[in-house]
Amino acid sequence: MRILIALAAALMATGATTAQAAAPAEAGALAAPDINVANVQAHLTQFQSISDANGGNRAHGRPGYLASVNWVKSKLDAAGFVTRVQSFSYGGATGYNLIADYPGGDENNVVMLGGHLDSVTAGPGINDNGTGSASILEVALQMRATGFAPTKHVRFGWWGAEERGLIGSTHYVNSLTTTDRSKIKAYLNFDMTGSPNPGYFVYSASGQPSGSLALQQRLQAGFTSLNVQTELTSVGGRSDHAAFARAAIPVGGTFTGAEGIKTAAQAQKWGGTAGQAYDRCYHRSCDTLSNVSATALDRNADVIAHALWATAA
Ligand code: DPN
Ligand code: ZN
Repeated sequence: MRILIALAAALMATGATTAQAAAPAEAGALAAPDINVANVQAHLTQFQSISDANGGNRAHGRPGYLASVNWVKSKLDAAGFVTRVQSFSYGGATGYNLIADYPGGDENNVVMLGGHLDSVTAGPGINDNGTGSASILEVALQMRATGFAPTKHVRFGWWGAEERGLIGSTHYVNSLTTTDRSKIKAYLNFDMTGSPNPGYFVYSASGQPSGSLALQQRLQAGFTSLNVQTELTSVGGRSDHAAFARAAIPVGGTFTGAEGIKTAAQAQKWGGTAGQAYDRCYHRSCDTLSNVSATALDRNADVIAHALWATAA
């Protein structure tokens, strides 16, 4: 049933008539959907409400974190994902990772997408990292909605306690057997994809496990198709991809900038304000719903879908 839907979608996407019906082999290569930014923004509104109802943050060990996990899980469960909450303990509190598997695909060939779901205690963490969390959630929901039937198996992870030192993602990677770890062929990380004075950064594959270059290039190609120029950035150990890279899993990701200052040259090519931080509310109480560039959020969500469709097909 899903293959039929995918074929129909491929026909519509290419404008092919029935006389030029796509061969089944082409079905997996169909174009990724254009992600509706309004849906991603609606998820951000939920994270803001969860924060508001739980003392103003969604931090590790605080009630707003578990409420965030439960809300994302409910959306995925309703869409037919197989979800699991993995708990761990850190700093005297229980932390949680949410893992969601999209049914189907080759389980020996796993593509993972992830982002951290926790905020710092100072604020609601809407750009950091409601944006990455909401975007991969919407991409996951669109996999189901479009009947995407990838050859590879697709798994998503929302990590706990990233802000405390990549605790959740490291716990997840360490919990896998060597065999299960070797089945993960790619990990794509999305942390801060809607900075209000955005840059368009793609994680550099330089210094990352072999296989990362293809991921970097796929993400770059996504931005190129949107006519957006990018720069490579070395995010080092600053987000959850590092836990996967340490296990020699190819990694990639996108980032719109944190405390760094936008240069004049960057303002020229991307717009925004030179001499100002990409995100002036980084790790502050003002990282609220109004601290998000809808344009950056939209472009990154489309690039995430593009990269997933190309990597998993
Ligand atoms: N997650 C933030 C941090 O660990 O500081 C911000 C960040 C995300 C920094 C991605 C670099 C890359
Ligand atoms: Zn972050």
